[in-house]
Amino acid sequence: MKKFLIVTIAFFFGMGLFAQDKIWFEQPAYQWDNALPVGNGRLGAMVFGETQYERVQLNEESVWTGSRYQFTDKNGAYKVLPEIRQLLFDGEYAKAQELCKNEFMGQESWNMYQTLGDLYIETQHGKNIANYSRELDLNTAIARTKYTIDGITYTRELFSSNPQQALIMKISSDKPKAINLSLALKREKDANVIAQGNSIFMHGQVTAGGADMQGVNPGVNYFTALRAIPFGGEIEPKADSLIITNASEVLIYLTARTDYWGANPQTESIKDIERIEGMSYEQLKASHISDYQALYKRVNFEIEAADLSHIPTDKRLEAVKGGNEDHGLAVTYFNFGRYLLISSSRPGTLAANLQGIWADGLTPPWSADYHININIQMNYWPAEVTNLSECHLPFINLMDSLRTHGRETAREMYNSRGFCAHFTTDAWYWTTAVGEPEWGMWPMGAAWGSQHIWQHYLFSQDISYLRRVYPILKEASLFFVDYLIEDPKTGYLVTGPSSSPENKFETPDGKISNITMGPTMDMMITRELFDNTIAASELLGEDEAYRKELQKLVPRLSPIQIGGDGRIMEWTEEFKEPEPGHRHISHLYALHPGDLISTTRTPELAAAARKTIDYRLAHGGGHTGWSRAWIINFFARLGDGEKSYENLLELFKHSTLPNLFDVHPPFQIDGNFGATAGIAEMLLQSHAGEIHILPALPQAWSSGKISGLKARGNYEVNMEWDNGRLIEVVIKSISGIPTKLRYKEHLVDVNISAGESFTYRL
Ligand code: FUC
Repeated sequence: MKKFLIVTIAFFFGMGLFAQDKIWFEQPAYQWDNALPVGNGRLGAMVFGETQYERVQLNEESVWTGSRYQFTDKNGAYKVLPEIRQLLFDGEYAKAQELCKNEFMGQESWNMYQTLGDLYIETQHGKNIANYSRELDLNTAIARTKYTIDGITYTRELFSSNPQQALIMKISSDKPKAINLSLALKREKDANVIAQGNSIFMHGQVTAGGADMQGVNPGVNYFTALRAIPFGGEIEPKADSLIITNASEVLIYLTARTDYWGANPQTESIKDIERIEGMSYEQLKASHISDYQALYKRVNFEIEAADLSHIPTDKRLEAVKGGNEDHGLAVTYFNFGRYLLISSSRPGTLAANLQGIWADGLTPPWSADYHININIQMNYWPAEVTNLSECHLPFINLMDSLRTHGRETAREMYNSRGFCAHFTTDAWYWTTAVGEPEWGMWPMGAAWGSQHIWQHYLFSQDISYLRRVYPILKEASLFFVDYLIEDPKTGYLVTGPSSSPENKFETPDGKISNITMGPTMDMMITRELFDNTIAASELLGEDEAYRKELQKLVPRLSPIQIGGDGRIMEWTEEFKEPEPGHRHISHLYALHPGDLISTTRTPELAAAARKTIDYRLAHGGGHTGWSRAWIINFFARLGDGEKSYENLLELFKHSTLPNLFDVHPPFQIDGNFGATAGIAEMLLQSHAGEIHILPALPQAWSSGKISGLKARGNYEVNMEWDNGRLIEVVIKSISGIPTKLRYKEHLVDVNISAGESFTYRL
């Protein structure tokens, strides 16, 4: 029936290229993770769209428990390092793991990213609601709720303005003096609320939530200010609420600051409010839209699809889950991914965490922290290729900020220079190995993160940036100069004790273990970090002696190996795998996001990589949203558009909420970003020394166009294709670097100066 409906609608509305930039519903969100997110990189909200008791859940990115440098590594841990390594070389995995846990790893203690609180808007609009709609307009970054009751239509618009650093809301009606409501700010805990004049203030110092969280340290002081301006009608404070009667329109400004950056949150948030006053709503909205569109409009993606914009997003997703075709949904998902990055990561803000900036309650899943054994890196995969280079900078700052504590960790745990970080960190930049060895004993977080430092350069060609960040690359690599050790069996240099993120293996004596020397992913990351540091030092003409030292180490690094069954080996030995469909596919790092494996340069390894993915998938792999998103990228790198698309559909079917948020489960934003990058990767690749057009185009997208994607070497690429064949590609060179252009079997040289465009037509 549903299929019939969609086919019929497609027939009536025809096929064509349509903007796919609305997410909309015919009902409010009944749970938090179905609400609609807005954000300016720092200040966010989840809009439920209720009519009678509207909840706007609020976030400010620095609302964290804990404080700077409270985490300590185990003093002198490095003294047991040789013993652990020897045990591992001797195959005594269980003993080594125990020693790691008891005498090597640091003290466990968690901090939480928390909600800022909620804005409630109460009306008498409980029954007889007609013409209800709730939407997120990705083109303008505005959330809108609209409904009619007793012949009067009410509209609420909300956006998070970057220029004004405020949430701005307008409530209007199509008849004068019809708006009656009350406004309240609430927080489950740690909140002092007062209403005064036309304002409400809420402030406090955040502490841990939940009985089991008593040991967690208190965190930042925050201050939230709300000001309501009714046009016509009355406003009056009552206890901690504002009561508005008979207004024709109401404007609401909400600002919030914490003392995370050292400033006084009260002074700052009041200043933010005062800066807005005197501006009309139309001015505020126009400045928000132009700020947002300066980023969002750089890319335009359209594929030939049926115009299903009349069907609410949740119903479209349901239809896709039921096996129906909806090619436009992928475009909306892609647009939403870019929207989310712009909304959660702007220059000068903290990096987007596991939930971007959107988290409810006091104890969000995994503390909504910065897991750096894939998740936060994945958040930034779409940044460069989808032309949001400046949104990448908060992640690069995160890497930089890890250095202070990371040096201590390098020294105390590994007696090494440089810096390192383990599997996760938070707003206080801790780097210690904590928790179970299964996830905690992995010192590669900063090294993986350093890949982004180099990629930002490759895309932007900004040499002064490279000069600024070179010390981070150098320090990240310097750690490995001291830390690597020769494997007595093979003679190669290896990392360890370490894990293949969160995976386990069966030891020859039948025990389950996690820790080895030189897991494959570690070695891929190390090799890449050395290569990137060498390339950067060459470009900058700096540090020749150090470069030479690294160049000598590279050939000694333990290489990628193919196992007896033709798959890439995850560890240096072929262990039995207790969980063959494991969600991390770490040993394919070199296929994506790395580039040491490619179909053109290392076809044998590429074939082994494909076997590795097939094996994981055959055993239930890809079951978390982010894992599925990674697989889309792997297949794109292998040039298999149909498989990429199949996995995108799987992501829609099993790991996508009605508002298009990715689910682990629960909601985790990495899958949104990973799949957005995957879609871009299907259309354009530039990791193998050439710009590859439509490397993995699926049949479902056989006609379409995209403009504004970026390629390494600082190119902007526009292209159009029809019936699965490229029609035209225009490459604009911003930096004038020579390159090659590949489309299927065609390979042409591109030698144009900065500012010039090269057009290639078939
Ligand atoms: C990684 C993953 C988990 C989860 C967590 C936040 O450690 O292994 O699946 O995504 O991060």
